[in-house]
Amino acid sequence: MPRLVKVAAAQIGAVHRTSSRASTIQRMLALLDSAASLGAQLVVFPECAFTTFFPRYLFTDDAEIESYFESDAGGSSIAESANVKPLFDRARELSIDIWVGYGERTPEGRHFNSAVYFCGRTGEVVSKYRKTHVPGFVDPPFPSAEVHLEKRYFETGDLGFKAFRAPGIIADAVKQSTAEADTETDGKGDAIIGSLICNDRRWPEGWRAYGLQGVELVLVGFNTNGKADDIYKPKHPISLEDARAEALFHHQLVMQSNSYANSCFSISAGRCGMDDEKYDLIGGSSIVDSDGHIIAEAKTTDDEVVFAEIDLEDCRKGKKEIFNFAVNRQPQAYGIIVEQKGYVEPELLP
Ligand code: CDT
Repeated sequence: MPRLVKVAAAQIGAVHRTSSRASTIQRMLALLDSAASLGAQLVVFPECAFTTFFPRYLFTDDAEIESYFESDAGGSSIAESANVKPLFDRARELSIDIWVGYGERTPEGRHFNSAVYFCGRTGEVVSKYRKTHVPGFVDPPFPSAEVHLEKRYFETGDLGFKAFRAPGIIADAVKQSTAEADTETDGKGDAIIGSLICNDRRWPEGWRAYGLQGVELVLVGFNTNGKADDIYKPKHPISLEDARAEALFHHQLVMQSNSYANSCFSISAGRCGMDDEKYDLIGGSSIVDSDGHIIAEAKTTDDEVVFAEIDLEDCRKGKKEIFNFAVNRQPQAYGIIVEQKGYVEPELLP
């Protein structure tokens, strides 16, 4: 039985430090409407989608830092937070699910780089994820205009990699109440989804944790520098064009290889363009199939909807054959992966 879903990545172009939240939300509403006109049932927005990518700045004013974060209203749902409510309200009107990244301030005043999956039909936040692999620094390692201070502003996510089911986006999904006794239900229930945020996508550990929960669709929001004048500057000087191409190559590489190795589709949505006319972020928002092929990709580094109809049934082939985990994984050989953090070289030869 086909398991068809119409999905979209809503890529967002430059958002400056001076851009108002309201103007960014208007752009997001336009993207959502445009995805809706294509028939999208699920729209994925980028990491920290409502603001410029603020961890590039060293702030000294607490009020300014807090202005980049959203609180879950009453500790319950970001969908009720006044700043961003219009996006969730429109998703409800359109009955479209959205996944969106944001800076989260908890009721206790903790800060995470988070994303929620919001069901447009029920108006509920079905899942929240907090970025696990928070990159960059607490303090600038050198006095550069472009540093990456995510570790200064965000704690390490504490929710793990918990896959969830998106209610209703697959027609005729088997539920607990409708499942027949002693009948195989794998690949027949509501869509199984996992979330990753930007740097997370470079780490196969998170993907595999989702793979082990039968994930069918991994959603990723990102802000990735194209310009190579920070700590990650290559050894040899390269042009802006080459630096961008390299960053894009690595983005595509990890989206494609991890989708393939976990027999799942993936959608990545980026913030891109030249923030403040000088901070370059790559585009390349894409939809990748469960064989690792890019089936739709952004053509611009501006606001753009990337759309595809996908059949989650396609995941079954890889899950049953080449990546049949139950048959072929060898967990007894993988202990080092969770027991050890940094690498340890073999002893030197005599
Ligand atoms: N936002 C984010 O996670 N960006 C990282 C840059 C890492 S380099 C400091 C990325 O993986 O693209």
